Amino acid sequence: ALANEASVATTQKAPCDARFLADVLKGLSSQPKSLSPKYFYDENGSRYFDEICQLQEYYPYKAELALLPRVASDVAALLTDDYSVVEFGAGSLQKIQPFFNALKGIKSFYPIDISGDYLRATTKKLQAQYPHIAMQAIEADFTLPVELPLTRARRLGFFPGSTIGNFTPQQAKNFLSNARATLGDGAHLIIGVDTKKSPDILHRAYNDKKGVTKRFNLNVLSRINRELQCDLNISDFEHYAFYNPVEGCIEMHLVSQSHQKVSIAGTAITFNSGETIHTESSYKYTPQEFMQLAQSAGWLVERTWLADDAMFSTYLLKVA
Ligand code: AVJ
Repeated sequence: ALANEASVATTQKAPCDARFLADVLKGLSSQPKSLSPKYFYDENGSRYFDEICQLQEYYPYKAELALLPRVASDVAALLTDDYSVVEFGAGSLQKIQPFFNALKGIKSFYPIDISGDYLRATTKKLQAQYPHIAMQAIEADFTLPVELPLTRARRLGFFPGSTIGNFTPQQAKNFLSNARATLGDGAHLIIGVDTKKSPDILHRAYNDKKGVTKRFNLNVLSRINRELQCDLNISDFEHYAFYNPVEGCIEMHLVSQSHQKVSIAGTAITFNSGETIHTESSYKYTPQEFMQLAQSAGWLVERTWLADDAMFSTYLLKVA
């Protein structure tokens, strides 16, 4: 355990810009070029994502939000013990509130997010609304094992938004196994997962008419230019998002329309005309597929909730 804590300490403590630079150099030197979707969420990117959530074409946010009150009241009937809630990738802290209102046994709340300042501000606001729940913001990368404060209460994980869809199925299994270790024996996990559906509906959700998703996607290049003193010619990149029915995921790409060469911290990076940067995958699961994935990672599926027309799904998992 000590070794693990030490490793967590080092990986989690590297200054964000050093890790950002290393990840960007590695991703833009790989074949095909890629960037991690976690880097979408600088201040501008988080604002674009909030705009995406309000788009007519982008169903996941509204479908999940419509489901949560029903999930919260059903979970309140099932989970009648004391709980310490851990939210992975917490961000706006809006979706946890129906559970704070429905479950009487929630004693503490540990939201985990990579954007520390934003998380501390939102946690402070939430603490004022729920003074009886002890809250502590944890600035960390939840895709790595996270040290949590010790607690006597059982742990209840919360992982909404189908963010698990940003992992490949193998990475999702690893995350679920890590979450099982982080949350410990007797833990539960409430998780939101986008469902497989008509490719046309999926396509339109990532190619909105207003072009917000395009700006969200291109924004990661602006972040690279700004934070890494680089001069990528952003207007030469095209947003390209499509549903890959073999993989069962939306792929988002930024395709260079010209041959261009840039230097990032002294490393030369070349883009051939037509060359892509893969910026995100969003995997979609049928309930059967997700149950199989959860079971393969050591979880039992205790309950499943489906939104209207199976547009979205939420699961209550229990450590097997
Ligand atoms: C927040 C990762 C669930 O994959 O649908 C929205 C991010 N990307 N539009 C998703 C996103 C393009 C979103 N997740």
